[in-house]
Amino acid sequence: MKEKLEQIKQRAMEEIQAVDGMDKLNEIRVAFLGKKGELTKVLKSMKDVPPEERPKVGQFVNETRTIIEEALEKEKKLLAAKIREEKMKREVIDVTLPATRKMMGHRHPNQIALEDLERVFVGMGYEVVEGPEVEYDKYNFELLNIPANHPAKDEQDTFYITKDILLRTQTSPVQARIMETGRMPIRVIAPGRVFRSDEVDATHSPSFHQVEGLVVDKGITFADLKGTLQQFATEFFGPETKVKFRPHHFPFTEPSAEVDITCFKCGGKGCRMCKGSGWIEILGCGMVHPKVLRDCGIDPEVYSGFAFGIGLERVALLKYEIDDMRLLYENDVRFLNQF
Ligand code: 2U9
Repeated sequence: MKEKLEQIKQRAMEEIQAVDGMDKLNEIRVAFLGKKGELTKVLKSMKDVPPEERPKVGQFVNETRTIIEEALEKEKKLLAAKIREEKMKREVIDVTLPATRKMMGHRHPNQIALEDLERVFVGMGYEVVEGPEVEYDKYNFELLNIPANHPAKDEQDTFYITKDILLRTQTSPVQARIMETGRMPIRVIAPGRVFRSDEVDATHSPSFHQVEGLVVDKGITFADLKGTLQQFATEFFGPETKVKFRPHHFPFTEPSAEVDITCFKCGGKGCRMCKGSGWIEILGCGMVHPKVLRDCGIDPEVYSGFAFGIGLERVALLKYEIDDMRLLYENDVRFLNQF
């Protein structure tokens, strides 16, 4: 029995010496010390040993086990150190190498234009409000004096979810909803996505953005509208910018006007930007139609107001001298990186 144990110890030591990895070391542990291992087999055959010799043999088995365990432990530590050393060599970092450049995102030109616009109006005391893109016909058309069969409904043809629910064609329904609450005075801008059944070209898209403004209070006049938009033009396009109001028609405002600004590129002399005229059309505006006020629950005998609408993409295209609206939607980083 003693020789057998000696042999087992010898073999275990040889195998431990020759290991090349943790898996192998574990295999050796199982083969010699495991439930079905060599030493356990010896213990099981103790019944064949004469009783008086059993304590001695038992002691020898235990000693052999301790020796093998210690050898396994020692080898495990050596192996771990070796593995760690190899890993350190493999993963050496050259701190002098140039860092990998991370792509940094930034605001879209539309967003830059929007934030610039918002800054101007917030500076004048306006609140920024938002509303649903899917709207009722009532808020998008009816309350804005565009009843069924009105020709403006053709110009603003949109995508219908049902007969009465549609994708909004303007952000005006946001203001109609605010008027309905009856909280006065109102001084808001409503930016957001709007939809129209338009073909895509350099100046049209079925989905674009507007920033509309609405002021309602006692004693609001066209002079307030003119002053406000002159202030906006000065702050947004530069201190020399002049504004010109041309009579126009919108169903929701009366009187209505389209507003031109002096060309910020040539200062009004005439250039490619303003197509030689010296003026650039920038927005539409007017005094809120008394019928719109009344339908939204506001007494037009007591209150009056003005409204304006700005096409965000139009402003972004002008400001950054982009000649095709489609570039704003294609998300080509070679284009976007320029802003
Ligand atoms: C309410 C009452 C009146 C909003 C207005 C315009 C004039 C206008 C266009 C600009 C370019 C639309 O994006 S565009 O095609 N808008 O010219 N919008 S007045 O008038 C309102 C709004 C809300 C309750």
